[in-house]
Amino acid sequence: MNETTLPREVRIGVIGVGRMGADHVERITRRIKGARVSVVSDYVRATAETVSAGAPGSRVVDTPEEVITAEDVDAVLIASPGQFHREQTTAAIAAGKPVLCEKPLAMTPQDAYEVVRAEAESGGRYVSLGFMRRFDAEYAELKDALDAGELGTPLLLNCKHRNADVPPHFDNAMMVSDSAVHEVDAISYFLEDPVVSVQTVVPRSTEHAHEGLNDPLLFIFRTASGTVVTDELFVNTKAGYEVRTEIVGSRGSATIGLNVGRVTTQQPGGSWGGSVPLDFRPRFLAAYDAEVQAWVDAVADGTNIAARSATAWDGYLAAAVCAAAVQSLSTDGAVEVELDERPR
Ligand code: ISE
Repeated sequence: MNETTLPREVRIGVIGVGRMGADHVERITRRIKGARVSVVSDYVRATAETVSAGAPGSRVVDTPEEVITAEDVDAVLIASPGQFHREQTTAAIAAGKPVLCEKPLAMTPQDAYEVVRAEAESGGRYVSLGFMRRFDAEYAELKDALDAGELGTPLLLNCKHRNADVPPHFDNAMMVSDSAVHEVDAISYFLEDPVVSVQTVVPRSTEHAHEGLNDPLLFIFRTASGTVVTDELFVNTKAGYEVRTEIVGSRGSATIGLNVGRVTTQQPGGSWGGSVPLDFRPRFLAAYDAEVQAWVDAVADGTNIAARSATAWDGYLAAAVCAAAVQSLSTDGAVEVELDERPR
């Protein structure tokens, strides 16, 4: 997009308006500057019509292809189920339209790599991936402290990811691909150091875990430089949504996610009087807003991908690490992560 074709207002086509997609339509309509929703589609047409009714000036079409190729769509937001992401993202690249795709980029590392390759071959930059935590203010603060050397060398990254509950179809593999994938991307974001192996530790399960689900699970990742990352996943706490991240560095430790801002400690101790939201939407509302606003701004200025955003390559890294993590669910010891070369 050059100066002469810059839209005054970015017209966004949204594919999939279930929970997440409907949230995005609402945020674009009410809070995002410089954009509006122009076209909407959903597998269930009635859902698309209800959501479109809340976005003045938008219209409903039947298929994702119609959204992507619509004349009145400058950029595409994909919030359909994960198994459609590869095809829809690739179609947006082929149409030359910037796309913000909710995670995951694809269901397998091979498919994610195809998207990376399609974008590389197009010669353009189109794909932003919706890892919204990168736009969270506490995440940014922790990242800045680490990059400024305040914590010294990162030795350990300790993550906790707890949900009040999950739907009945949630299985151990989804603990990885739907939930732990956020910490997998957090490793890329904070440490910029590739994960080389992952191991799963299975504690006894809560009585609230449904048949076939081991809950909680503990994942242990190791990066190329030797930082170890622990990730506790507990998705049936019946309490609320807790995402905590602690970096233990050679010169200090800092924790975020306590609802009191960043807590930096050199010694044990201290007290906490925060509260716990019910699910991820209130916790990361501001991060989602910041993510979508940064994307719209990047589309409007022709750079297409915001500086802080996860890219298709980050989506591929996450898919490769998650594949190893899924394999580690049924393997004793650590599983190595296999990575292809990044296309030029
Ligand atoms: C969900 O899909 C999300 O992306 C949430 O951030 C995560 O906390 C939850 O576990 C996932 O199921």
